[in-house]
Amino acid sequence: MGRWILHVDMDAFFASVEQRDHPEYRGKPVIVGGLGARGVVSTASYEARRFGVHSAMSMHEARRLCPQAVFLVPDIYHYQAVSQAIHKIFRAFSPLIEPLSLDEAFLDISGMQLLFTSPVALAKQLKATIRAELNLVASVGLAPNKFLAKIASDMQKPDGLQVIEYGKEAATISPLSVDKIWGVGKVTLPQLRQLGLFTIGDVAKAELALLEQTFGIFGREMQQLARGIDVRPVLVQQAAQSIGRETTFEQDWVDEEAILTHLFALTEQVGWKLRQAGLGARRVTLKIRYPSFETVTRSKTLSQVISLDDDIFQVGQALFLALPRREPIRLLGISVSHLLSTSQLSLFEAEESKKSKLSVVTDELKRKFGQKIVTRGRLVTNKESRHKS
Ligand code: TTP
Ligand code: MG
Repeated sequence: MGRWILHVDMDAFFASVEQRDHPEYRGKPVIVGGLGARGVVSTASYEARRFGVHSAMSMHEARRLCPQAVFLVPDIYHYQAVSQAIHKIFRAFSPLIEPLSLDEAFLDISGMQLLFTSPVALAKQLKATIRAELNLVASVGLAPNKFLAKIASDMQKPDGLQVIEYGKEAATISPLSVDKIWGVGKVTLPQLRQLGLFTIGDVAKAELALLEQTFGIFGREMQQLARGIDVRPVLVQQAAQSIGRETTFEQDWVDEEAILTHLFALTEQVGWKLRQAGLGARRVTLKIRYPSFETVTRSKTLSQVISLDDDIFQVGQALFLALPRREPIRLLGISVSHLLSTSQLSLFEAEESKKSKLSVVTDELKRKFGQKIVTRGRLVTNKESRHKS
């Protein structure tokens, strides 16, 4: 028997948890998201979806479409706890798990046929266990690879169980829209349409040279996926517990302004890594080592999740300034922990603030030109002012 990959994705996750915990919301349209002026829908129960409400829609629009809904602010820490319980159930079905988000994961179940009569039997039991233990409903896709499993779990939502059999890979997905292909988004979709390619089947049959000419190396990948071929393994990553950077100085540093400037530089690297991982943090830790080698750490746990350089720096700076002693230091470090995926957070409120836009722009430049290229005002001005003084 070949490889079998299972993709599991909870139905209307945030809304279903709310309906489970508040029986009075059951059977009613429930809309979870930011309720402020710029609020955005995180998710909607299936009752609300019938009115056209969906994730990422403005709350304003959602209220217009379905004024009678129950509107709720997300309780992300609660959903995170529920997510941990779900992931614990996954571990009873396979040791090879790749978590994708709070409500979604890949399981490589290829080796599990000794414990379960068939992949489908395993999938049924996984769904039944989630329902029995957590009173929640999951949709499952089963297929020879990750790409197909993810497509499959979406095909029969809610409460779906869809199998894509060996030999039927390309035929099953060929009628679907090209935007189901991983990596096809706002930029590539119009390009594909321009080429007259609308379905996955169109891409599977297209001239490879044409795809490569338009999309470079991604053209080939796109066609492989369209033909149902995906060799990527399920990656069992140990999720990062913290992200940090530190510097040991050649000489002990005394100048407070210079130390804070360096702290900002370290913070920029930490913030960059954090955002690249799609994470936000709720705890910031400052680490200092004195010439005596005595090491102290100071931490602050926050009530909100942060990911922007300035926000992390402000906490780090406050921790530094609150240190009881002003002494030369040998080592300076900053780290963030209590990490949370921001894909589930960033849409609560449309990210409007200037600094968050700036962060998006600088991250984009860093991605293009390498991390060193973009240095923010504070570093440049401080270096200049130090030269002057
Ligand atoms: P999804 O699995 O994409 O959506 P869902 O579980 O609500 O519904 P479905 O039945 O279609 O799977 O996302 C999981 C959770 O992540 C969702 O409940 C809320 C959150 N989320 C956001 O906060 N913003 C978003 O734009 C999306 C797509 C999800
Ligand atoms: Mg889901």
